[in-house]
Amino acid sequence: MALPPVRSGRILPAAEDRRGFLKRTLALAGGGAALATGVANTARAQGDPAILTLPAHSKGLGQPVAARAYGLPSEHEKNLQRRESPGLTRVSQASVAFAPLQGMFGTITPNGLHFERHHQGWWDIDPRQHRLMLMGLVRGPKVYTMDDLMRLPSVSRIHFIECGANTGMEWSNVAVPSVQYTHGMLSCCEFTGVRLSTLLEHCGADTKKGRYVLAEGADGSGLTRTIAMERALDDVIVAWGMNGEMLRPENGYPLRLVVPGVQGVSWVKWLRRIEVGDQPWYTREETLHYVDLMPDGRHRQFTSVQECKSVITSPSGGQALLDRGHYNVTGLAWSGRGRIKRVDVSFDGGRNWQTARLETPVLTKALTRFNIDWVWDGSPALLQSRAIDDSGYVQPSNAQLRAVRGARSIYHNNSIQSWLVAANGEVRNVQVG
Ligand SMILES: Nc1nc2c(c(=O)[nH]1)N[C@H]1C(S)=C(S)[C@@H](COP(=O)(O)O)O[C@H]1N2
Ligand SMILES: [Mo]
Repeated sequence: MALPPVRSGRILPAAEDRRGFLKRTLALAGGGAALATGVANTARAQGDPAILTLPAHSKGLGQPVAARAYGLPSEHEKNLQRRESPGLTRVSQASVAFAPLQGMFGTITPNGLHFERHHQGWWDIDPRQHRLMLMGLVRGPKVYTMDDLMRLPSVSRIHFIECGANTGMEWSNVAVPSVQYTHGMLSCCEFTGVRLSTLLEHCGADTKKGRYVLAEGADGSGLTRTIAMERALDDVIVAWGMNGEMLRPENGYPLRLVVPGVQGVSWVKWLRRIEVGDQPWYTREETLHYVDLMPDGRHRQFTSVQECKSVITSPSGGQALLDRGHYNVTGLAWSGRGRIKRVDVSFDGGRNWQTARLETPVLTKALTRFNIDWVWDGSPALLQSRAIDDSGYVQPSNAQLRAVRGARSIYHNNSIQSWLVAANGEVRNVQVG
């Protein structure tokens, strides 16, 4: 579409990100010769001292390489951070840090911004001491070193990981202000490792009698989850690589399970044991936690697939639109069942829907970025996105989800998110039917 003849909208970031924004505005304006021709066409830029005077960095010598042997983001981007929501858990080791979705582009999560969820704290384990044991209903139990594993045939796949408790604070009312806290237990990376099916074959697993596998982590939380053999043989990866380098310690270094489409708790970090068995283990993490309290008072267990979901990441709660005019409304969509087929966006609380552009490639069980043009006329607007996956499943509204699930759950909230843009441009988290 041709852009409308209005000034481009500017978005003021959420308060906690603001300092970086102000500095960034200055930095961008001082872009030098390359920008000189392109920028002079807006009324605002004409007469702007930042474009009329040559800055020091256009006249002097820059820095040599290797100031930092391992690169870091610009000083001006310091406010784009993982953040903790205060008071979530009783001990600091049982912690969550949320990814700043409002400030991220595309679909790949930079390793330093991947969300974190630890049941009992993280460790930086020496890979030379780390072992993975395969046992149970197998012909030959095996203990692998990292070197053993990395000699096996490997694959690299892009997948999202979402904690089952993502959006879990929002079941009955608005609880948190920004997309970082409503949806930030979500990340998407290229993972590299050996397929679990390769290891099961290597050990001669009995995949008929052995209908399940158990995955166990090496941290003190005793984190264990049952995974159906059908899934274990399909696309599960025993991974050491994340976005081209070894996993970060907080994400399971040196080894974690990647269980595409399934909630984060099954992505066991610091993976040390896989057992093949003939029935589910009914561990604490699948009987007491990660269960869904249904309206009839019973708990639903073994909900594992993360159903189709989407969210507008910008503009989003805590940000503010500074002008009327054109905006690129952008967000993320994903489904634990496959590919995203379509994302619709509404600017009037679900009365009218327009189909957004999906950025390619659209991968299975991975984040998909959507964009849509919007001209804000300065009146209040209610922004929503609704994703549909290739199984035909449509992301439910709040009311639709609650009709089935009630409002007393914690986990597996995939309902439509609403952001209210007030006449003064401020964006707020709100709940509507
Ligand atoms: N060993 C172990 N694995 C674990 C956890 C843990 O505490 N210990 N947390 C689980 C939970 S609940 C989630 S959501 C994901 C979080 O992965 P991340 O910290 O890499 O984002 O790891 C899972 N794997
Ligand atoms: Mo989780």
